[in-house]
Amino acid sequence: REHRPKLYILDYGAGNVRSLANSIKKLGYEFEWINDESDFDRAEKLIFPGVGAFSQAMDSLRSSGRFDSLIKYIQSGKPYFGICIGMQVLFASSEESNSTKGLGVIDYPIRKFSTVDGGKKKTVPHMGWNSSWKSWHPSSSSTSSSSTSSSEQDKVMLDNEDYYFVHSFAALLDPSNPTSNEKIKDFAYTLSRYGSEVFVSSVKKDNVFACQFHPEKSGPAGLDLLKRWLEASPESLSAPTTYSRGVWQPTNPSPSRSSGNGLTKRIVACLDVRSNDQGDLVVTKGDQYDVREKSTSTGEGGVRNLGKPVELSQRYYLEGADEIAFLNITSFRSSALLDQPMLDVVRQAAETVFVPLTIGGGIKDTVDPDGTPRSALEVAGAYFRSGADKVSIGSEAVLAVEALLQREQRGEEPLSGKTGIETISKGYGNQAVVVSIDPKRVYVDTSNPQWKDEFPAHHLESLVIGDNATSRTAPEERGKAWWYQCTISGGRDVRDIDVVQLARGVERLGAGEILLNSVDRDGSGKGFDLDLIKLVKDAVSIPVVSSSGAGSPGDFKELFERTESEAGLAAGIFHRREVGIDEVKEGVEGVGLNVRRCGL
Ligand code: 1PR
Repeated sequence: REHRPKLYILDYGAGNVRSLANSIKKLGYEFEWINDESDFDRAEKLIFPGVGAFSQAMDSLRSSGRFDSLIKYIQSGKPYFGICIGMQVLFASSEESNSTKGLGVIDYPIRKFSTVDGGKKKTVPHMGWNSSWKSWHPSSSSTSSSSTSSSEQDKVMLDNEDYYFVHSFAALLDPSNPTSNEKIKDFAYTLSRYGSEVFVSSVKKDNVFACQFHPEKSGPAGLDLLKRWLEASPESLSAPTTYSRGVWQPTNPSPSRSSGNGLTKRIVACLDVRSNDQGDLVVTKGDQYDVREKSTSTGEGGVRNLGKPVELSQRYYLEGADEIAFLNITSFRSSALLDQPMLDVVRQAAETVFVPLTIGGGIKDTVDPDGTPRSALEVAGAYFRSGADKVSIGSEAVLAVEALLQREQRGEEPLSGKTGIETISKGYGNQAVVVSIDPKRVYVDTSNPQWKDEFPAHHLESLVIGDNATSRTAPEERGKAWWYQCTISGGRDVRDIDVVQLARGVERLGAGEILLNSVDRDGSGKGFDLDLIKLVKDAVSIPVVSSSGAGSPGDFKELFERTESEAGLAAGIFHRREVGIDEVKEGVEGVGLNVRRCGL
């Protein structure tokens, strides 16, 4: 059998490295984890995947004594492949933590994306699928150059592929200071654009290759990239980069990608999972959160069963879903950590699904039946280790924001640092924390002439006047007014907090994304609640995944044309095979927006 170079992965314990491990296994390769310093000597190829915070990665490299070994490894000329934070650590510094120095292999700073672009708010983190282009265009002067130089360059990455990014900091080019860009030109392999900012999406020089995106989460395109690096011999990967570089190309040459902010609109498939009356975990789907069959004369109907969670997630991956969400809606959970079936679902799904996985339901401080307390951070950690990329927090987020507002009212420090949102985002990065909101419309009696005076002032920001509404307002809604009240426990209990207060509060606590449901529209097929989505989008700077009510591909077109939402999520229409993910994407593409075509 051919000699396979010994592959090692450096894990500093920060996040979900299981997906990378799964994708390497799927490609038929074996690897070892770096356990001690001598492993750096044994390694013939090294991958350093990373998520989370720059300072945490660097601190852990220093405290574990691996800083020097890693530098030595890179200097030895053996192939290095960095992913996300594994790319950023190569740089001199990061604005994320000014006091922390990077490895300094690349003498250039990592900076934060701007949250304002052309006078408009820009969502940070940069989360989703974006394309990249080669930073150097083969020079047109030498006729044969395009074949020689580009084939050399094309060994690792292909053009016009979409990859999955999630980060708030990047190696940004500085248009106001072109000379500073000279320092990065030697390393920049591909560039990508987020709004008006251009950043380095991968670097390649001699033995060093690293990408800002996550190949292990980038579907077939990402697996293909990993495969090419794994297949290549260490000698070819380490060969000095000698090709003639041609012309520096700081703007995207692809006309199809000149519109929008660079990101594709994401289409998310959602699986509400719970145990049925026989105790098996099934994918279910409710109408306005009621997941039981209509009751029969013999009593309450059973839990609707639309399939098996792992099988369905695989189907959606193959059909081109950009992301998959599992929500564990089982009403009575003793402890999520003991909820092994759900952890198994995540583990099994992550073996074959190579797009981001979000897991929600029961992410909170709990106590095991034997009295052992478990923090939300521990519960989340168990899901990340099983293969989840993000956890979604529902009820607990409402309670956390209520407490934050109360502390603020009392003039105390609003952030306790103790909530699940805070501890998980600190430990795993904001991008790993989604807050799932379940709001309900509350109608106001506008026939009462005093209604505006009587309306609670603290909910005014979530008030919608039907005549100004943006949804396909049903005629009966004209002349009406309503506000959006938050609920907990799967829509069963209402709280005195509205959707704008909640969205702003969770952003302050450190949530990286909002999953915005609507109890009224759930399962209705009436289309997304655009009024609700606009309110929340305007209130925050983090991405918003819009959910509930999709009935046709046209609903997604409308969502993306009329709101700034980054992603559209549906459940029922996909489960019942009424609409294909490809049909949805075709529709969105038809109105001139970018979508990921996954080519499976
Ligand atoms: O409160 O942290 O334990 O989280 C519970 C999670 O479970 C929350 O995210 C909450 O939204 C969800 N959940 C709880 N009960 C239900 C239920 O249906 N009885 N499902 C539930 C929420 C809404 C979406 C659904 C979309 C799209 N379901 O997940 O997939 O509405 O559906 P559609 O396209 O068919 O309209 P915690």
